[in-house]
Amino acid sequence: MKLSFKIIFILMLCLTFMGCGVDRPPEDGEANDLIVVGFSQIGAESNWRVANTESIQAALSEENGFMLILDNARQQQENQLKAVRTFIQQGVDYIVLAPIVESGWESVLEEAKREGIPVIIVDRRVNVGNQGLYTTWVGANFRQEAETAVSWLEEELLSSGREDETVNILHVQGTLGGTAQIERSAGLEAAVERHSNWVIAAQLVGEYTQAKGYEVVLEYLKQNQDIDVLYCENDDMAFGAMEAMDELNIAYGAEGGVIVISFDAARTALEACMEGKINLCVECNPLHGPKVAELIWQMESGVLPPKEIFVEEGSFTTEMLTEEIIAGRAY
Ligand code: GZL
Repeated sequence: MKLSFKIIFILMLCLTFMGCGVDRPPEDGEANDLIVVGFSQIGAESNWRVANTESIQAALSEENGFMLILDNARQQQENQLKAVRTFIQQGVDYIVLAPIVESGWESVLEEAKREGIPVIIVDRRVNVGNQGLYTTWVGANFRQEAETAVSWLEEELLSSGREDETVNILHVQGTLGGTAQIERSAGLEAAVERHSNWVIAAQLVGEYTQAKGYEVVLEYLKQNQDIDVLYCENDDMAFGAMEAMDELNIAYGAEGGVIVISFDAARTALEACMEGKINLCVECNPLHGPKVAELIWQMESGVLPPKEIFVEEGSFTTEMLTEEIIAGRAY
């Protein structure tokens, strides 16, 4: 009979620490067997993603009562599907999944459900017919992020007397089909529908990386520089776009030229915003770890968590940022 990883692991632990229990975090010096969690992470494509991974690693640590098995899918959904199936075979206690795109998860989540392994979705969402295939979702309100960006742009144009001018927007999108891209794009596209003088000059896919952002923006700007706003769906692509504009001597930022809007608000972007290189940073909070750990302890004690849990987030402009604010940021 094939003993799953979990059974072997717990047997080893229980032989070592008799009288194990997992209904609460271990007190100092008290030994419990660890809760085994398989985490399928998209990759390490951005500062945001690295911060997200670190947050989950710190929260689901051994001293906090967990054994975390982290898989980096290197931006490939098939790697995530393989990782989740491996977790199921290992008989982990919980699966945490950060899905790269919303589609394609039905069968693997059904397999996890059949084995009685709860699945927690973090960050982007899954699009499944049966919401019972996962226990809960933790993440950001991406559409609200877009509304925050658009509202700020409306105010910025109004205060500079440009509310009736044609506004050409270069839209740099993240990985197509992921919730952050879907909803940050939808917010901008809805605003363009409302403003007859706003024009999306082009939509370029930057895959959330600085390298790809630089590549696609440089290629576009070599052909067309009639751009008033750069709407980048994450900081890393914004940095790539800024590299491209520097190379072509295109002015941008708070002192004039192209208005730069970016999402995530990682520390490096906030520093660029304070220097006036980025006009608006819309925060997307990656610190999901503590909420995930809390959820698991709740479930260990029989409490079913809410179906969705939003993280807190805000936005930052050049005028409001100081060294102190940035030094106090967690990521
Ligand atoms: C947003 C997240 C996005 C970030 C990017 O929650 O899915 O993926 O905005 C990251 O930086 O790559």
